[in-house]
Amino acid sequence: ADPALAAAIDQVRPWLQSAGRIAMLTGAGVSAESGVPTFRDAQTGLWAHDRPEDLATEEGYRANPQRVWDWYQMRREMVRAVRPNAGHIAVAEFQARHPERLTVITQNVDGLHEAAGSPGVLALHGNLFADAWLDGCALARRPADACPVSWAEPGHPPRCAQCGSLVRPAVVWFGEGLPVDTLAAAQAAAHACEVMLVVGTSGQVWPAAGLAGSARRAGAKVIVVNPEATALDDEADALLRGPSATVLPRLLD
Ligand code: BJW
Repeated sequence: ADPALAAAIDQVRPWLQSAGRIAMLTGAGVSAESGVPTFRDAQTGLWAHDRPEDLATEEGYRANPQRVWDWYQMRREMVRAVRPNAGHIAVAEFQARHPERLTVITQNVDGLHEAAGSPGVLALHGNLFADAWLDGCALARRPADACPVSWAEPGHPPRCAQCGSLVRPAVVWFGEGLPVDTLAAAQAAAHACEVMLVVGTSGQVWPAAGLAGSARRAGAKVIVVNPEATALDDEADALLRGPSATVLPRLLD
């Protein structure tokens, strides 16, 4: 229906067809059409009525663990109720047809790429559904003695039934390092690819956003898929201005 978008898709399809290795960096926008809100949308975003530093930092959690825990519980319930959309599915089907050719690197914590069947997803910002200790298990003198984090009782506030220590969602908050091996694998994929697709992310959060520039400097073509402008548009060889559940099936068919 959109001639400019159709022309841009036609322009880049040969790049994908001839690329031996493709990397894809995804963000909240790929799950928007499943019904998961993005973070930064001014009206519908998860942070539209809150300050990110209150909800997505260790300091915010320590200041009010109950509030932040309840907010993550709300998001867990929201994501449990949704399904992967046509964009997630097109990616997984491409990977099934072309094993080892496309590496999915996601900033999302919702697990929807995995639910669609994508193998080896590099989840840079953790997992919404896993818990972790905030300060470790209070009883453990050595790691082997630690209470399993599953002993925590989600509640008021979320504490381990045995040792009383606080748990937190196993996601990466601002100021925290990304999982080292996952980030290294993502950087390797960015360096090795011939095409980097940047899909559904505002490109404002580092170090994830830096992967597009790394790929470009290593010689890859960078394709941004997003209905809106992003901080990474200057890195792009092509801008596909459309929603991912429409664009990805046409790009990866
Ligand atoms: C559609 C669509 C449709 C809508 N189809 N698209 C360098 C420069 C400046 C700052 C820093 C820097 N390096 C590090 C920093 C600090 C910080 C940072 O990046 N700050 C900037 C924001 C200024 N980074 C960090 O703190 C990181 N850690 C770190 O650097 O550690 C090293 C270190 C540690 C200690 C000391 C020193 C160094 C950690 C970042 C962790 C980010 N975590 C979050 C929360 C995760 C938990 C949770 O889910 O609650 O991750 S923040 C949040 O943003 C979340 C997302 O993964 C991330 C990215 O957001 P995303 O996905 O782009 O979403 P939106 O909402 O921004 O955009 C949605 C897009 O979709 C929009 O463009 C729409 O148009 C589009 N869209 N519908 C396609 N249908």
